[in-house]
Amino acid sequence: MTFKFQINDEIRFRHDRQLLDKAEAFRPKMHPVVRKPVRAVELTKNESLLEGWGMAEIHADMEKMAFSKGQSIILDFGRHCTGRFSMDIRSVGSPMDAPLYLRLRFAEVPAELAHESEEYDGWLSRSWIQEEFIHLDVLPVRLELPRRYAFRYVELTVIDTSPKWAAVFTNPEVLCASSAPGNAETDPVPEDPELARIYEVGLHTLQECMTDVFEDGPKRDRRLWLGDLRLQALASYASEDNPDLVKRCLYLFAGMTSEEGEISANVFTQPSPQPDDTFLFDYSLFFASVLHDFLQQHPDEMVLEDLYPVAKKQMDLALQQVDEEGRLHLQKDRPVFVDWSQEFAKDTAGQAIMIYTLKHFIELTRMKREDTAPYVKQLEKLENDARSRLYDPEKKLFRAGEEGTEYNIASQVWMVLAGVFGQMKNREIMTETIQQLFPVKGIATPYMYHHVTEALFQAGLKQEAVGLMKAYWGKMIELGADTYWEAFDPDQPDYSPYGSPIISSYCHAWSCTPVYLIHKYLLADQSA
Ligand code: RAM
Repeated sequence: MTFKFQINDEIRFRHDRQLLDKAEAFRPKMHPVVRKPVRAVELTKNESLLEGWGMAEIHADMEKMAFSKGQSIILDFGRHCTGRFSMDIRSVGSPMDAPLYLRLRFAEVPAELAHESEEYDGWLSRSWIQEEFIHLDVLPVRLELPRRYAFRYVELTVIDTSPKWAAVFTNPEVLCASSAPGNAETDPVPEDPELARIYEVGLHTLQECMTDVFEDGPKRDRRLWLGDLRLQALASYASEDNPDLVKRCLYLFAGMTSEEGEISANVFTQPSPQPDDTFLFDYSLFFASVLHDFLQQHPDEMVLEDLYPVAKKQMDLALQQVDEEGRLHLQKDRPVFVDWSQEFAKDTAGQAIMIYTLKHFIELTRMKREDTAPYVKQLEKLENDARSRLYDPEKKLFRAGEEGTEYNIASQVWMVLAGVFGQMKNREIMTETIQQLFPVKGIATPYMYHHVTEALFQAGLKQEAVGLMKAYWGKMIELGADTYWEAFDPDQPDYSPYGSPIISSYCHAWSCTPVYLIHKYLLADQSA
């Protein structure tokens, strides 16, 4: 289950100054908060938690302690924080006859502190590991770390002082800043306490990922991905609504397309906006969906005017891959993502996503009062092909793969979300999916679980959707989650796509969606 790096450094990108200036103008206001540790803890074995590690409180007044060679302490900030860490350090005893050599480790979950960075040998850069080794020649000092960290726990270890003196640490704090407006508090929460907790953790995940853009994960990758943006934006409309932040993200993508007009899968914003040379077929198309969803929430003529042509370009490029019969032909250099797993055929899900986004695009075309006819014609072809070639009336499921002999969950889910059939048939497809293809196996992304859950809701299988939400997001909570994780396979809870939790992101945008799902499919009912 790996994600392949794409290197397309020959591609040239345009920087549209007008669009990028607007992205800059929509830069959100940050809301700074200073947080302090709530207790000192130690790593303890706890089989019921992730990787069998938890934290237990210890009675230690750090400010009165002096740390010598080899001594350490773990501070618990009581919640996930994203920000800059600082503390005062002074020496006690004889004069400081050697530098202080200090190690700091930051962890989102206890299990991270059970691993040593030297052990890590995964495919993602070890530079993501939240660990610092620092020499301080002169004390006292206020240590202000330049990097931003995402963590709940900080471990301080004195690697060495000298036998003549010891170090004292005081006033540790983290300066956090989020662009979440904090307007979700007054929202109704679900009555079911389990769902209320699932909602709360989702909200916290979303808030922590709302910074200068909608980041995918404040620990890693710390950038704006289009696929994550789509889900974050939906969750934000239901809770921490910040329209300017969505606009900023849309303008960033629109302002930096390839010379052919294609939107990349993710962008960086530091030191200045720059697109990544990675392209995903579905992510580029989702630009139209994000724009559509945004305008539904916040009608805005200027945004439609500025961004419609960019959405149109993505659609026109993608439609070149659809043949006369309405069959989508995916290209190797523009893979369709759908999920990290490479174990299932993604062609049918890809065609469904094409239909899903094309419907949004036709809506946009209508809003723009332009001719929808050519797109409606393409849509008919794509849907006819899906209904005749891809749907198997005997199995009551959609086929996938070159031979058309594979039946996988993603194909059913995306065809249901795309609304290729009506409500009755959708219900039948998802009922068959449960009977023939459940339990979900080999899927480790909350991103795919989100789509499975939403398809169940869409098909009217509310109880099953809630059951899956509890079994998946609820299980993360059971394992100790304060925020939801980038990857989680309930069959192998300790699974990390990178071979070690020190690289995994435990606060990841695409997993925040219970906020949206609960709002859309459950709270509306509750208040009715
Ligand atoms: C990973 C990140 C990101 C996701 C991409 C496709 O690198 O987790 O959130 O959108 O994969």
